[in-house]
Amino acid sequence: MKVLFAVWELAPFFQVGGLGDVAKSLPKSLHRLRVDVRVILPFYKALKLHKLQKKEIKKFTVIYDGKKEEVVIYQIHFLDENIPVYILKNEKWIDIPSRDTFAFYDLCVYEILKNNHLSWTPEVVHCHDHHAGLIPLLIKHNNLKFKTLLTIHNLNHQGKYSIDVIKRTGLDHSKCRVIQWEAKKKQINFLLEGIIHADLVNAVSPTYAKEILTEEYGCGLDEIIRNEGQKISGILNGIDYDSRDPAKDKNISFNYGVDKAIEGKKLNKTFLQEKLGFTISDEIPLIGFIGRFESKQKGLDIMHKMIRRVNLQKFQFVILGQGEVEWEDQFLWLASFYKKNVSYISVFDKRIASQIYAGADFLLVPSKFEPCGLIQMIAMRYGTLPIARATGGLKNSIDDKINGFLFKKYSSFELEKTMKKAVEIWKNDKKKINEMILNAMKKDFTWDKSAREYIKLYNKLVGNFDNK
Ligand code: NHF
Repeated sequence: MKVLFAVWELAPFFQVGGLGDVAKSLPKSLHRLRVDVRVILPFYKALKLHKLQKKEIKKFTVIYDGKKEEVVIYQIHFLDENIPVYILKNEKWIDIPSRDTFAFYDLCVYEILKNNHLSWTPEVVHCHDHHAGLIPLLIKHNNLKFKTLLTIHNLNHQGKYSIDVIKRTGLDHSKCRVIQWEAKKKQINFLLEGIIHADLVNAVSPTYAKEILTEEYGCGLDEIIRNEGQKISGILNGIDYDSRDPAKDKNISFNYGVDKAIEGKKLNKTFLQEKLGFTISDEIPLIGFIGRFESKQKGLDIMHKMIRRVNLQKFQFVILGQGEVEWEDQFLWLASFYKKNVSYISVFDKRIASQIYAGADFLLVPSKFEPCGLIQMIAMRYGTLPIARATGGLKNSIDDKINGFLFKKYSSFELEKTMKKAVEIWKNDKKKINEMILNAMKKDFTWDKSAREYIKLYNKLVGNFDNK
């Protein structure tokens, strides 16, 4: 089975969110399951190759905006696996991302497939999010034989651009199913085109795959997605067990596995309390939050309200995240008033993130919606119990009162009630909490499980592949 992954983030080279982690880990697992998977992404200036050698394998030209553009394909390899990664270089349209970058990138991928520039022909082109949304359209309308799978990582980011962008690709835009209201706005929606033209579509969790069919979660596309319903499914992401391992993580002060979890977490908690300038005590629950500051999604408003309302003497909160400036200011302000009980760290730092995963008692994930969410799985691997809203992948990965805590209604009161309940159990029933910690750590979030599900989808597209 040959699969080309078209994606715009790839950890550790270039990453904005969870997509970069998925693009790094899923190919590795597929590769281990004998899929010949290769990754193709734009070579932005921001892409950091560090010491990795790149090899030029081809130069070709595409016509964009009526002009010939030269594109260079370089090849690199993942450090630890022999997976080819192709990066596409063009100074004008790719170096610095603009509203044309994804159209240009998608056109390049299409040209590469059409002309076999890689001297390797995939059977499935696996497109991720709106950035690769035009690829299925280009393939279908030009009658290429490749099958396409589109993975929706976040429906809220749709990639809406002026219709001129489409014209610049040379594609006759009457061929795009630009929906009436879109045509009026003379706009193209990349994700929508991907959903309509891909042979199969999946969301990054089974619950999210159902949620996006509803008005509440459909981000304006629910009606169209319902029409395409028969080709939509959900596969829960995994996490990278090699790099997310409390027994090996170099960023934490005390390593521990399941056998030393309770003791190890205690030591890491003391370390974190000291580092944050909090009172060192095991009587006060230490509660973390790690995430992008994106108010539409991450539940910052209900978390902020809840923290302002509770008696802060009884809790310690550590919040790590950056993004929307107003929310950064709000939490900065809160932390500056309650230094002993609230700490806000606005610069994302992997080391501190690990120290929170290892040292906190609980992790808040109050998202309004969460396609999959990786932080709750990482936290669980480190024995930190998530307190999360029952939505998307949070609902699929957390079992209420078994390995975490879930609440349904999006409200600061529900969050507060659930958090207080969790803390009450934590204070009065250590046996139960310790059991939950072990349950969380033992839960299987390996990528192999998800990779097998992806192989089933590829099989649906191109027939049976034996990966045994
Ligand atoms: O886990 C990777 C990530 C998801 O919920 C996350 C999100 C973006 O919003 O699939 O993509």
